[in-house]
This record gives sequence, structure tokens and C-alpha cells, in this order.
Amino acid sequence: MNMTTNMRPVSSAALKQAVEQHLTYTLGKDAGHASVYDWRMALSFAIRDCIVEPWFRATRSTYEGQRKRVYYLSMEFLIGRTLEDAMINLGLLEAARDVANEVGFDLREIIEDEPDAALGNGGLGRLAACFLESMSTIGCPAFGYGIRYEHGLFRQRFEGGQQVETPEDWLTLPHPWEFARPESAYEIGFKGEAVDGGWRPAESVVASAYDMPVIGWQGRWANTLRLWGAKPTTLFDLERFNSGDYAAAAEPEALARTLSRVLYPDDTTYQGKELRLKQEFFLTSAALQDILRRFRTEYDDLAKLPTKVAIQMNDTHPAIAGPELIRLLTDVHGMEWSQAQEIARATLGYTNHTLLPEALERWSTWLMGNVLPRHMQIIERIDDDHRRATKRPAHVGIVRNNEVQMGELAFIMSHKVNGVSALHSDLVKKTVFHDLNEIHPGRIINQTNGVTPRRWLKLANPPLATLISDKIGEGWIGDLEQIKTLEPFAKDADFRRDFRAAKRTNKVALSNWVGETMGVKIDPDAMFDVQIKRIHEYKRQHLNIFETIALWHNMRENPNAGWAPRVKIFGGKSAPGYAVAKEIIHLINDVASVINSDPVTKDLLKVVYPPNYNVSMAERVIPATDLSEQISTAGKEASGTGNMKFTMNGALTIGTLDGANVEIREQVGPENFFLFGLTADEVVKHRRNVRHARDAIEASQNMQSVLQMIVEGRFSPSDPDRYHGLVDRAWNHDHYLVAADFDSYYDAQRKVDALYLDPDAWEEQAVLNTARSGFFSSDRTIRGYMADIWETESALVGEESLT
Ligand code: Z15
Repeated sequence: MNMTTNMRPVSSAALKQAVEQHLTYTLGKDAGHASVYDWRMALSFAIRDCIVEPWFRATRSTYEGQRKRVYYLSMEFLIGRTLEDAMINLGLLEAARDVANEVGFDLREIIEDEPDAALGNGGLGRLAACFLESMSTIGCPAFGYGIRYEHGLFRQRFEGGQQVETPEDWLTLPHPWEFARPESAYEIGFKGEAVDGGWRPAESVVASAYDMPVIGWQGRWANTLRLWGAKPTTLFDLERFNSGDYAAAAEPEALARTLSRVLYPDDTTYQGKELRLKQEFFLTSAALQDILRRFRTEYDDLAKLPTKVAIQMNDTHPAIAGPELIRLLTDVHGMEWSQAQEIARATLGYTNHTLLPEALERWSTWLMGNVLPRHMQIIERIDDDHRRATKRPAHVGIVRNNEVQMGELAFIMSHKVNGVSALHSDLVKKTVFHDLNEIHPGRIINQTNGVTPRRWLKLANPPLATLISDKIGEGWIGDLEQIKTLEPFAKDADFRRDFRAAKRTNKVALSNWVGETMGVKIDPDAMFDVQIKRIHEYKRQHLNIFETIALWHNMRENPNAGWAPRVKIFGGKSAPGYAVAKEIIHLINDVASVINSDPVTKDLLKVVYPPNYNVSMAERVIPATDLSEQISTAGKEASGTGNMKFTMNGALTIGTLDGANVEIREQVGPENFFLFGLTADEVVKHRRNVRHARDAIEASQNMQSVLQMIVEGRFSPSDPDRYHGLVDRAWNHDHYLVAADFDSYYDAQRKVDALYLDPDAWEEQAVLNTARSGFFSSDRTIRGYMADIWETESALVGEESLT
């Protein structure tokens, strides 16, 4: 089967006809009165039509070849926009541009009319979206399973410099990329009681499927993202209704309406809320019922499940999959306990994404027993079996201190457990799963994260993508290792000039956007120094803003000392309940307004923080970045994936030896990376000194001045005490070692200045960063999962090679 030859190139004329057909007959609009929204919908339907054929063919090929399928279970898929990505992967961008122009619209305007699908918080959700695209590009038969949240991640505004959240409502307008599948629906139970060898739930909802096609590069393959929406089992409890208890009669509806209503807005912290546990079970049970139903239409022996099905748990959020699969195999399909346990383990894999204690899910046995009584029994039996089999004392168990430890449960129920960068996987073995690693040597492996070069280079950065393709051909798009053939051009002055020109085009576009949306004028020739990610103490945006203050202070003292002009760009959301992160946001905005109105430094330094950072903003900012800030406390950032996007786009990194920074530095060469700060081992030792912050501050004139300016109210003159708490924490509760790393960071930044003032030397290093980014394609990551965890093969093997 060959997808490429069957995918007819669509001419502009043919596409125009298809768009007009949809405008008229699907949308019922007259072209003379069509808005940008109408044209976007018509174009989306026309493009979607081109996906349907390859999508069917991929499905048929999987059935006919009796291929093993991968099921990626995730509470988050941070997709962003779909239209442009689909057009790029189908090679229809140019045809679409012609069509838009002919009907009197700008294609960019149509593309940007699409709201982001923000069904995720940050790295974990965006990784899931990159993985889906790579699985389709590679031809790995797969389904993503998630929740169709009516409200994705909240929108962020700033009022007086403070974060204000408003609800996100991407589904208010029809979403052209989903197909409702009301015929694929499953009942999901909650509460009630465990009865011998079974469960009688007291409540239930229906999980109803919505499918989105995921098209790979050049349309060779397509997979499905299946999102579940909650529906009431019955609109009314008739018995209660008839007996006059009207409020209680509507309860089933109330539960269904809340279940898939909203995404929990926490990244790397969990809250322990009953509704969240219900959401996790809702996703997991719907997915497993669907997987078993599909398996049973093709095969008769459930013992063969692991040969045809691989299920990946994205973090512990779907870790109830272990007990639920055992329950379905035993209670529903009559399999014997020990075989069910073996089959489940051989089918499941678990990815760990963090070591932060506040992120490790633990559910009280009371809550678990109440919401999922049968599963609580099963968990206890898994725990007993494991203790007996491994002759371990109680303290290594799943159930400890009256809590179900979801990490332990996921580990024990999986045949492979993976970390997301080399350093992180190493720390997983040494810390959270130290004991389990000794009991099950070889179960923990590493799969370093990656990102899709289609979205993060070709789509986001057309000037650079075109330049690269002109030099080395288009092979890099489907095989990023080929980008290393750019390396020799780092020494080619003409190429460096073109590389610089591409970056400048992106910087001009970003400057214009910042000017229009924020009213701040920034200079495209200044260094664009960018930190965009969730706001979290471990990511240390406060280290960055402290350094900004020191830099500003020193620039004012000595304006002619040959500073490199900079624009500090911040982007990111805080969890609504995370007070310290919100204080950091407030400080950044306060510092920005003081610095941006200072006449002394007006040509040297600006600080901008555009609100509502999301996938689309990342696509705008990353290609325009000179310097990427990856400054987490060593040992805390499991991997990072933004760091990889910057490297691909020719930014240099200033960073600690944390997460995937370690591998980025190895790949690009230590001479092309600005390293600073304590190592993960040193961080652990340093913390033993209770005076670590005090000692560091007392030794640093710069750090003292910064804290002094803040505490005096320099950045909050109308409310001088505003940051007393923050400054007190810097001296006395500096858990993330900002003080200890401050001088090292400040000094590394001055080396960045020096290099920026030598454009030729800077550009050489920037080219080498792009040329050596091949390892960070999510295609490489997915091939690793396929070989080491899923034991699956590409359905495109033997097809024409990926060029
Ligand atoms: C999340 O975005 C990440 C980890 C988590 O445990 C949760 Cl709940 C959310 C991030 C990591 O912080 C980041 O380092 C990593 O690159 C990303 O997952 C993908 O693995």
C-alpha cells in the first residue's frame, strides 16, 4: 500500500472549487457575505476531505495486516491549531494561499482565526501532541485517548500586573476537525459497592467518542485522537422524578455535565480532588472498554492481548488502567486472576515525567474505596501479591499511610517504566523508584523526549525552513538527522548572513506584533532573550528577573560600558491557586513598567510579558529568539521540550545541567552552550547548609542590590511593602537555590553579551545549534518507544523511504 502515490496533488483550482462547495452547501453562505470565520470553516472542511482517504487506508491496512496498535492514554493533549499543520503535512499550503488571495483574504488571517485547542497545561500535554504527529509520520498504528474538555486551559489577562483567569471556550463555535461518534459509547460507573467478584456502581455516566484525524508528514499515514465527552445515562431518574424528588432526579445529568467540563489547570502539582479522580477513571475505563471491544472483533483469545495491543500511560494520571484492565479481564471476561495480572502487565507501559514530590499522585484509601470500591480491592490484592512475591516489607508497597501511591501502582503494573531524559531516568532509578528498581532491574529505561520538526521548524519558521531546504533539500523534514549536513555551512559567511537574515525577518515580525498588541516598541537588532513556560519556582523565572534588575542597575551606573542591547521576553501561566508563582508574575510586570519607562536605558533594555502564552504564541516567539533561558534548579526539570524547539530554531541556550539540557549541550558541543550553576548532586549537598542563601547573598554585591531595590519598593512605589514576603523567602526559604546560582548566572550572561557583540561568532554557533538538533525530533523518540517498549513496527516499512 502506498499512500504517497494515491495522494493526488490538489491544484489551486480544484481546492478553490472544494472550498466554495463547502461554503455554499455545508455552511449555507453566499461568498459575497462570507466572513473570515466562514472561509476558515470552508477551507478546513476542504482540507479535512483530503485527510479522510489516507485515514481510511491506514485503518484498513492495520486491520488487514493484523498489526499491533499503540494506545496513548493521556489526560492532556495540547494541540494548538490544526488547519495549518494539516495543510503543511498534505503539501497544500501554497494552493490554499492562492485560494485565499483569490477570494480576497490573507491566508494568515484565516489560519489565525482558529482558536487553539488548549487541552493541556504544558510540557506533558504538548509532548503527547508531538507524539501523535510523529506516530502518524512514522506509520505507527496508534490511537490517542483523552478527554474532550469543554473548557481547555484558562485564558490569562493581566490587571495591574497581576494574573486574572477567564474561562476558555474553544467549543462555543463548531470545531471542524472532530467527528462525533455517538455509536461508540460506554457506560462508566462510580461508587456503590464491591460484590463478590464484581461491582454494583451507584452512579454512572456515558462516555461518548469524538474522533480527530492526525495526519502525518506527506499524508502517508493517519491515526486517530479519540476524545471522550460525558453524557448522562438517563436524563432523569424516573423513579425519583415520579416520587416527587425533582432535584435528586436530575443528579445523573449533573455528574455528566461536570465530568468533561474543564481541564484541571495544575502543571506538576496535584490537588487530590474527587472530580479529578473521576475524570481519570472516566478516560481510562472508556479507553480500555474501547480497546477490548476492538480487540475482540479481530481476535478470540484475550491471552494474546499483549501481542496486538500496547497501552502507554502518560504519567500516573491514567494509572487506574492496571486495576481496571484486571477488573475487565476477570469480572467481565472471566479470566483467572494471575493470568489477568500477567496480561495487563505485558500490555501496559508507564512514563514518569517528574520527581517533584508535590506532583506524585496519592489518593486516600478512603476516597479510592468510596469512588472505586472494586478497584480498591484489586489494588490491595496487587499489593499483597507483589509483597509476597518479592518478600518485601510494608514500606515499599502501593498502599502506605492510608494512601494509594499511584507511581508505585503504575510501576508494578507495567512491563517498562521510562523517564524522559538521560539525567531524569538516572534520578528515577536513584530516588523515587530506588527500591522498585532493585526488585525489578531493567524495568526502568530512558526515552529522551523530542518535538516534531514539522510544526516547530517548517510551520513555525518558514524563512529558516526555506533556507535549509535550499541548501540541503527537503529530506530533513521527515528525517531530522539529515540536518547535520548543514554543519559545514557554519563556516560559510554567505550562509551565515542568510541565516541571520531569516532570524531577523522573524524578529521584525515579533517586534511588530509586540508593538501592536502591547504598545511597547522593541528593537529587532537587540538580543531577544526568552523564557516561555509555566511559571513555577523550580523553573526560576525569579532568577531571571533578579538578573534583569541587576543588569538594569549596572547599565544605569555605567551606560557606556559596551552592553549588548537586550529585550527580555517572558511568557507563561501560573496555576490559579499558586500564590508564589503569581507574585513572581506581578514582579516581572512591575519591573517591566519601571525599566521600559527609563530614559537612561531606553536603547539598552526592555522587558515584555505578553499575556496568555499558548502554543500559537510559542510558534511566533521561538523562531525570533536569540537566547533560550533553561535555568531550572538542577535535578528538577525532568526534560524540558521548549529547550529543544529553541535549539532547532538556531537560538543559543543559557542553562543549567538539568533535564535534556545535558543532552542538548552534548549534541551541540559545550563551546556552543552557556552553562552555569550547581549540578544536581551539588544541589543536594548545598541544601544541607541551612545558611546557603544567606551565605550566597552576603557574598554577592549584585544580589544584595537587587533584593534591596525590591524591598525598598523601587518597582512598586505605590505599595512599597508588596514584595516583602518574596524578599524574605529569598533570604530564608530559598528552596530552589536562586541565591547560590545567582553570580554564576550573571557571569554567564556577560559572556552571552560578549558573543552577541561579535555577530559572526554568534551566528556560527547559532548555525551549529540548528545543524546538531537532529537528535531532538520526536520521530527518534517514537522509534525508541516502538523498539524498547511497544514492540511494534512501522506499517510503512517497505514503502518508499521517508524523504
Ligand atoms: C508536566 O507538564 C510535566 C511533568 C508532570 O509531572 C506534569 Cl503533571 C506535567 C513536564 C515536565 O515538567 C517537563 O520537564 C517535561 O519535559 C514534560 O513533562 C514532558 O515530559
